[in-house]
Amino acid sequence: MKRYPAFEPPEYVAWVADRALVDAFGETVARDPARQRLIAELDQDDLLDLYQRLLRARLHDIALTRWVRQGVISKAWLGTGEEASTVGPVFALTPGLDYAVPMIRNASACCDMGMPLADMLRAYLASADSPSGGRDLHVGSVEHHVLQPVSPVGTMVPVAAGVALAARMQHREAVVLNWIGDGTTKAGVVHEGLNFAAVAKLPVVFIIQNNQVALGTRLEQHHLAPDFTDWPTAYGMAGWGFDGNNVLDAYAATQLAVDRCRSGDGPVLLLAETFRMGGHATHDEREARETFPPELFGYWGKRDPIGLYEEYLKRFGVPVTRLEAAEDAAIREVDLAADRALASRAELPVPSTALAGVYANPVRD
Ligand SMILES: Cc1ncc(C[n+]2csc(CCOP(=O)(O)OP(=O)(O)O)c2C)c(N)n1
Ligand SMILES: [Mg+2]
Repeated sequence: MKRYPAFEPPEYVAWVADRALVDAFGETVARDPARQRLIAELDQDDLLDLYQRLLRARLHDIALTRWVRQGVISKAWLGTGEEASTVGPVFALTPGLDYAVPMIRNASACCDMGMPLADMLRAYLASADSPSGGRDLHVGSVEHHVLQPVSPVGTMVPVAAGVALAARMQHREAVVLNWIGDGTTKAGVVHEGLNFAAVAKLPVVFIIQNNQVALGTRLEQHHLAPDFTDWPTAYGMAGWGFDGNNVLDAYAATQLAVDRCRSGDGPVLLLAETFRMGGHATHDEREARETFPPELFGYWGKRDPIGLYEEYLKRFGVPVTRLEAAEDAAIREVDLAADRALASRAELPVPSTALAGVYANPVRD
């Protein structure tokens, strides 16, 4: 895969595969028989689809970073280094039936659920034709079953439970997938949502996406235990972990959870270990580098989820020409989406539409 020295974390720029880590990637895929079976059912097109989705997520972040540097926008929230924790789980959903409830770090769930990439980028430009009509840079699309995050973190957890409850009451077999950041687990409303989903046995797959940090607060500053393994038991839910930098493990662990939900056995709480390879957003890259020792960035940098997956696919026998074609397609899609979004930049929202969609009966003058 191409690297972009001006925009990527320094650890990715001259990235070389560590053989032992590619071995470990394969060992993780083979560790659990149930997961291994699901992964074995994926054909080469599926494997390449996952690869292309990962690249699209990375390129989406690079496009935003480029806009920041060019002064098109003032800042952007990125999911760099955490792409597998979004792409793998969404792959386990059934389009048109299931729902994704992302947090800002999971923006690529939107395009993976079918939302046009140009609309995602338009949200940052606040153009009149952006998904929220220029109101908000959080992105979602009810039409594509992906909910727009609400800014106060944690508030989407009970919403996810509510969507699942509504689906059950309407006799739809939908499963809801919701990510919760490690820091967000400390918001009270998360407890309410998890507990309600558990007691009501709702079909929700929750993923605690532990990227070791919340804004500038390291995990050990807000969480006493080393990880979250005791949380599913605490809520009376089924739960298991996955490698947040291994897209196949992420997919299979989530697919097992989705299947369990679909059969009516209640929610599942998944635990993903990963790392934020930069700042909370583009404005605090330097602070992020001061928050953790460089060795930790080095440790996770070697575990680039896209680089490792690419090496795994090569070993697996996927032809390099097919990998390159997938990459070219991802590049074209993101470039085209960025051009389309920029073309609507001049279309500013009209003030008279400000209350549309806010109140059921807006006051009119
Ligand atoms: C209730 C609330 N408090 C604070 C914030 C500001 N804020 C936005 S994201 C964030 C960090 C969230 O950390 P985490 O849940 O670990 O997700 P990550 O950013 O690491 O993906 C904070 C504190 C907010 N949006 N909502
Ligand atoms: Mg976090």
